[in-house]
Amino acid sequence: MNVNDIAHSGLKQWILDFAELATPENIVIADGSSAQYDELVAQQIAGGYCVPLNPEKKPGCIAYNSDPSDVARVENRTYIAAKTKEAAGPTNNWIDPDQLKTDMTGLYRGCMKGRTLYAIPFSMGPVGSPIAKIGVELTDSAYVVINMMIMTRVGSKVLDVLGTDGAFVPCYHSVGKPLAEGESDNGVWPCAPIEKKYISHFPETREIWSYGSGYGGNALLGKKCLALRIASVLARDEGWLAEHMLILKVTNPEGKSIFVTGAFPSACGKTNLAMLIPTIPGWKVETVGDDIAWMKYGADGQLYAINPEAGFFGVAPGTSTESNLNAMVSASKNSIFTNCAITEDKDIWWEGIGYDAPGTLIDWHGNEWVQDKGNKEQKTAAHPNARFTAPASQCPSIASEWEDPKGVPISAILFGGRRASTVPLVHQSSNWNHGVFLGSIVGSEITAAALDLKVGSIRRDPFAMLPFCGYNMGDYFQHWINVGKAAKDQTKLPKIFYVNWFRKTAEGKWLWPGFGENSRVLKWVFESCQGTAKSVETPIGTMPTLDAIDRPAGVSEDDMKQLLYVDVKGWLKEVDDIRTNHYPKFGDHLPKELAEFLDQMEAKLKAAL
Ligand code: OXD
Ligand code: MN
Repeated sequence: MNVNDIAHSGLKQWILDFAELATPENIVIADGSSAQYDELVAQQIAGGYCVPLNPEKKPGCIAYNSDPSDVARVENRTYIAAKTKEAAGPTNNWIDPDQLKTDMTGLYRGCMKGRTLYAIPFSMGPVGSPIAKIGVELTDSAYVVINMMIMTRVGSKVLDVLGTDGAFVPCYHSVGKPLAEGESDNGVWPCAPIEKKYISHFPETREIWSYGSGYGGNALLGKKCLALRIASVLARDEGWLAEHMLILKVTNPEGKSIFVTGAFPSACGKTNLAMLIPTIPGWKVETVGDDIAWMKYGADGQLYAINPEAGFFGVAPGTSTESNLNAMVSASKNSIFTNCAITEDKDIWWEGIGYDAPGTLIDWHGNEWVQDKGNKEQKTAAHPNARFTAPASQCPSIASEWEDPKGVPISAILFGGRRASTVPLVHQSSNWNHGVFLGSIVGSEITAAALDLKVGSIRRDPFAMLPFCGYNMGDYFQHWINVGKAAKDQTKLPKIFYVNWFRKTAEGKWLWPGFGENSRVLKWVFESCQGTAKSVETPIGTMPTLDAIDRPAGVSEDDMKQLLYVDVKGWLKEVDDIRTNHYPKFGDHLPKELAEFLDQMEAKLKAAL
């Protein structure tokens, strides 16, 4: 398909205008066909940009190594260029949009010299679904095209929905490395130095301009940029929720099902929870999505969620048949691996894959690597943020409803993070606004998914949206409160829970085994939604009684007491931290409901001392 075949004259002109600025050698339209996917993969292999994996062990799979500087999202180079700094809020980087556009237009001038401009029409959400949104990404990265073909719905079918004048979110992307006459990347991952990387969002005009990085979250613009940052703005204006949440289906032994969404900061095991295999007999968990949920009220007054994505961009290290069999099967064929290690027989390997590295590997830097288990200082073979890109349709636990254009009805919302102390295994909010409070105080230990933060320290990550909210986070809290108020029937609102799989003893021992055993907590959540759970009221909310959750092997009665203990002193410290360090950031954008709730909770905790 040629650019002149595009029936949408606005889209065609927009592509041609950008081509005039970026001066690519040629223009290719991503039609979404498997023939085009195969052709691009063959070109990438021939150019030495990726290697094909063993067709017996990993059929249809390829592996890339990125530039060592281009391995994660760059939060300090990510901008919400709203008209005012206040509209972007205290948690986002801001540059005046006119200034930013001037600077970036300078960078885009000639940026695709010697390269191909790919135009990727994509749909977030099932093509044609009333909840779906269409974007078009212009990129000079073939890696981006093939990843987008897995992660989103791409091509001619999207152009058909756009018709001659449909609306789309325009997205520019360039790796930021123009080629001189006759020059080639020679198989090396192209990107720009950090000070030239920009991941920019223009919320008022709903545009995304990305430059200088080829890494997933910075370059696959349908995911974090459109489906979260821009969609959060659309959701605010249109009365729905665009959230950094997994969606799962839980079915009890009697065959009754509920759907649950869950927000956890990056690398807290969201993908593992979405694909969990229950350890409790008769219970079933199925997957609708592992990263993003868009929730809207249906005509029946219930909140319905869709997964706008079509694939998983999962963190590889730590994923094994033990920790997440469904993810391993999802990524066993037709998948793309980034920054993993390669074995001699061309299979992938990473730390935590469940078996020792066989023989001499090629590590993510492209060097030979032999595992030395005695050497704690040994550099890892895979980057800690190495990824697999796998089609969701290949997931053995995918729910039959996962592409239902009307979405799935949500009964419960979970929040959680990595907290070694204070926060119990699970507690339930007493109402919607209390749930908004719980979302607003989510905190977690820092992991490797974000390049520019200190690993190991704790940061508040409200709703797990800190890096993804496209406007003032105080206003976003208010939006959540407003969505609750807008419910036609308050009893149909999802119940809200806070879970913490990461509690440790004072000696640093894990108190809860996690993974499949988390199904025991999902069972209590399920029963709470049915009104049959055994529970007690506490100053922090509703909690399971000590015997409400069956203990897994290795968890003693004493461990369970610690897991379900209300640490009044710890929570009072938490209240203090929220009041002095967290909430003041939002100034008068902080909803009064949240400040009031904090006072009430403090009074309850003090009374319990
Ligand atoms: C992700 C993230 O990649 O949240 O999903 O960082
Ligand atoms: Mn995520």
